Amino acid sequence: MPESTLRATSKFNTAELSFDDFKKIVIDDYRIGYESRQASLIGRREVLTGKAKFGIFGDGKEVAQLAMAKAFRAGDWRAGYYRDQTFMFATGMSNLKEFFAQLYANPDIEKDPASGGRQMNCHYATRFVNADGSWVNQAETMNCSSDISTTGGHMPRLLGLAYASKLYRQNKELEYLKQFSVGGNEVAFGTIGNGSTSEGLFFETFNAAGVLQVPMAISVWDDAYAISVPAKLQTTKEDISEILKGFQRENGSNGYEIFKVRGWDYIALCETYERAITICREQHVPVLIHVVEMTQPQGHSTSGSHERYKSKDRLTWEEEHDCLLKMREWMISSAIATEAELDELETEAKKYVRECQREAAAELGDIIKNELEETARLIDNLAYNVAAQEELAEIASALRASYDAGRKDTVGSVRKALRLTVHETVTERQVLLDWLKAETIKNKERYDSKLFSETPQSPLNVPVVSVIYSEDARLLDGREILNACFDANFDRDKSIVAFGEDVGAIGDVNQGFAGLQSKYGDLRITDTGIRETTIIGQGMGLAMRGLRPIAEIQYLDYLIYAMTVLCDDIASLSYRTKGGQKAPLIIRTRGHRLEGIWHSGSPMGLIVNSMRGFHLCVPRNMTQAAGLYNTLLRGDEPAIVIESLNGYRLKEKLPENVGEFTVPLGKAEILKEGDDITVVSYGSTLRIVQEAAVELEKMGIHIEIIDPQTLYPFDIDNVCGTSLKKTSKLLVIDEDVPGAASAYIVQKIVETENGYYSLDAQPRTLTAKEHRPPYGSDGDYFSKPSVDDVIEAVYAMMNEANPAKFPAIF
Ligand SMILES: Cc1ncc(C[n+]2csc(CCOP(=O)(O)OP(=O)(O)O)c2C)c(N)n1
Ligand SMILES: [Mg+2]
Repeated sequence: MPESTLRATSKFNTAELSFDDFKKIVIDDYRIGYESRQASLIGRREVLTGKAKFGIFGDGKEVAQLAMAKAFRAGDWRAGYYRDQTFMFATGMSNLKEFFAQLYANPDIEKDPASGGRQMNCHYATRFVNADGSWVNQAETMNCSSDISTTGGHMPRLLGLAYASKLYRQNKELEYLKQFSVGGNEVAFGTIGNGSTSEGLFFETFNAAGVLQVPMAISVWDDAYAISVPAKLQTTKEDISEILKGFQRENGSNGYEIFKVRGWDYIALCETYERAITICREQHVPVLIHVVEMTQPQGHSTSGSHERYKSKDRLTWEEEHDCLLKMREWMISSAIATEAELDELETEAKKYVRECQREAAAELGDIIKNELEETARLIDNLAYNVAAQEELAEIASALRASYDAGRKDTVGSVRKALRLTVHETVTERQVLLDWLKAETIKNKERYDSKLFSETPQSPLNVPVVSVIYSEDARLLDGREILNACFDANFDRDKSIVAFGEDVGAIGDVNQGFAGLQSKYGDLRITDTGIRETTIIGQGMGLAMRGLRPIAEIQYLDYLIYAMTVLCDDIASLSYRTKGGQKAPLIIRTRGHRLEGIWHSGSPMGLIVNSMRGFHLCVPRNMTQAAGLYNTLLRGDEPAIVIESLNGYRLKEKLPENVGEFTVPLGKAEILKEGDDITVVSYGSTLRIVQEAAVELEKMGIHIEIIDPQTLYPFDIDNVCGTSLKKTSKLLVIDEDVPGAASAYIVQKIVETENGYYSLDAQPRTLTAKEHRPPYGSDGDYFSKPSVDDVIEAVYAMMNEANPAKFPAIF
C-alpha cells in the first residue's frame, strides 16, 4: 500500500504565502478532490458490478469540503452526512483504504475504524473511546461524531457538541477536564443536504443554537435536489439562507452570521470558511454557510439514475458547473498549473485510488477465500465418511465455485452439512461442530457486540452500596429525597449538568432540582426552550465530550417528540461504532398514572423495544430512583429513568447516604413473599398491587410481589423464574397497552429465565386498555388496572386452579 497522499490540508495565510507555496497548497487540494472523485466513480462501479451492496458518494461536493477542512482544527467536531468523504480525507480523519473497507463491509475496526463494517459506505466516525472505556484526548484529535442515515437526524447531536464548548469556556470549574477542551475553542461543524433542511429537526436545532449562542457552523450542501424532489417542493423561496435571514444577528442581538457561496468557487469558499469559522470560534456565534450551485455527477446513489428526473438543461448545467472542472479551469487560467501538469496529476491519482481499492478488496477477500477453502475442506473430509456424501460434496464444490461468497455462505454451508449428518457420529462431524463453535464466537464479536460500551466503567460494574438510615431518619416528600440526591451528586462531580423545560429557575415542575440553580449556577442547572428533540441532542453532544448530563423530559408523554434522536442516534451509537464512541446520557422523566390523556403515559413497550442500547429504569419510589441515579452517574452508559408521577408527595425516609447508596441495574426485589402466584409489576402500579395483596391475604391468597426495578436489563439473577418454582403461576401487571411491556416481561421470564418449566397455568397479563386514560378519576379507573382489577385477576387464576376452594365471583 503506497503512503496515502491524503492528509490535512494546509491553511492559507495569504499575507505570508509566496506564490509557489500557494500553488502547492492549491495543487494538493486539487489532488485530494480528484482522488475523492475517483473513489466515488470506482465505488459506484463496484456496487453496480455486484462487489458491494450499496453506494452513496460525495461527488460534486468536493471543493467546498476542501475549503471547510482548512478551517477545521484539532479539538473540533463534525456531525455530518454521507456526502463528506472529501472533508474526511482532507482532514485526515479518514482515508481511501478505509473508505473502500467500509464499502466492502470489512468487520475489522483496524480496516474500517468508523463502524467495523456495520454502516453503509460514507458513514464516518473517529474512535474516541479506548478499549478500557477511557476517553482519548479529544482536545488533541480531530473528532467526527458517528453519522446516521436519517436525513437531518444528526442535527440535535450537533447542537450538543457545540454547547459543550460553551460550557467549557464559561464554567471555570471545568478546567480540570483538559482532555476535552481548550477554553471552549472548539467548533462543531455540521453538514446537511438542502432537502434535509425541510426536517423539523433542522429548524429546532437552528433556533436553539441561536438562543444558546454556541460555536456551531452549519454548512448546507445545496444541489437543488433531494433525490428526485426539486428545491421548489422542498424549501420556501427555494432558498434556505434567504428564508433564514431573520436569524441574522444585528445591533447586539443574538443570532447567526449567514453566508452564501458557490460550491465551485474555490477561492470564495476558502475565504468564506476562514471568516465564518473565525467568528464562530472566537465569539461563539453560530454560523450558516449556504453552499449553492453544487452538483451530483453520478446522481443520488446507486439505487437509481438522475437522468430519470433531471431535465437535459439541468444535466448540461451540472456538467458545466462540476466543481472540480471549474477548479481546474481556474487553476490553469491563474497559472497555478498547466494542463499537462494536471493531466499527469490526474493519471497518477487514478492509479493510486485504484491501488487503494484493490488492496482494500483483497484484505477482506483473501481472508474470506481462505475461510471458504478451509470450510470446503472440512465438509469434504466429512463427506468421505457419511451417507450424505453426494450432497455434502455438492455443498463443498458450490462453496468453492461461488464468486462472491461471504461468511454467511461458509457458516450456512456448515450448518447445512451438520443438519444432513445429524445421525452420524464420525469425528469429522465433531471437527465441523468445533469449527462452528469457534466461528460463532468470532461472528458474535463481529456482528453482535457492543450494544453497550461494555467497559469496566459500565454501570453494571458500579459497586453496590447499601442504603443506610439513621435511627431518627426524617420523613420527607419523595421529591425532597431526589433533591437531596441531586444536591450530593452535583457537589461531588463538577461535570454533572441538568437541563430541560422549567428545570432551572423553579427546579422542575415537581421540584426535584429546587434550589439547585441558585446553589450551583445556571450553567449547571439550566432552563431550555420547549424542544424535546434538541434537549436530548444537547445531552448527547455533552455526553460525548466528557460531561455528565441529565436531560429532563417534563413528562414521559413528551418523550415521543425525541424518539428519532433517542432510538436512531443515541441507542445505536455504541453498536454502530463497535464501541468506538459513547454518550453516557441520563434522561430523567416522569410518567405512569396521573391525569388525562397526555399526563398518564406509560409506553414502556415502545421504549424498551425501540431504545435497545439504553438502560430502562422504572423505580417504584423516589428512594429507589435516587439509588439508580447514584449508579448511573458513576457508570458510562445511557439510561432513562421514569419516576412515578404520583409519588412526589408521598413520604419516604431520607437515607443518610442519599448521594452514595446505589441500586444496581437488573436486580429484581421481592417486595412481599407468598406461595400462590408470582405477581411482577413496576412503577406506580406496584402500589396498587400492594394494596390488593392486603385484601387477597384476607381471602386466603398469598401473592409474591416482585419489582424488577429496571426493565432493561431485566432481572439478571432470575428472581422471577425462581419464584415460579414455588408458585407455578405468573401474573404480570402494568399500565402499558396489552401486549406491550407486559409481553416483553413474559418473554423474559418464560423463555429467558426458563419459567415455562415451572408453570402449571397459563401466564397472564393485566394491563391498561388500548386507549389512553380519559381525564378524571373515573377515566383512570376504567382505563388503568385498579385494585379491583388486580384482585379479580389474581382470584380468577386461583379459581382456575382450585374452583372448589375459590368459586367464581361472577
Ligand atoms: C428521515 C429520512 N427520510 C428519508 C430518507 C431517504 N433519503 C435519503 S437521502 C434523501 C435525500 C436527501 O437530500 P438532500 O438533503 O438534499 O441531500 P443530498 O443527498 O442531495 O446531498 C432521502 C429522502 C432518509 N434517509 N431519512
Ligand atoms: Mg440535495
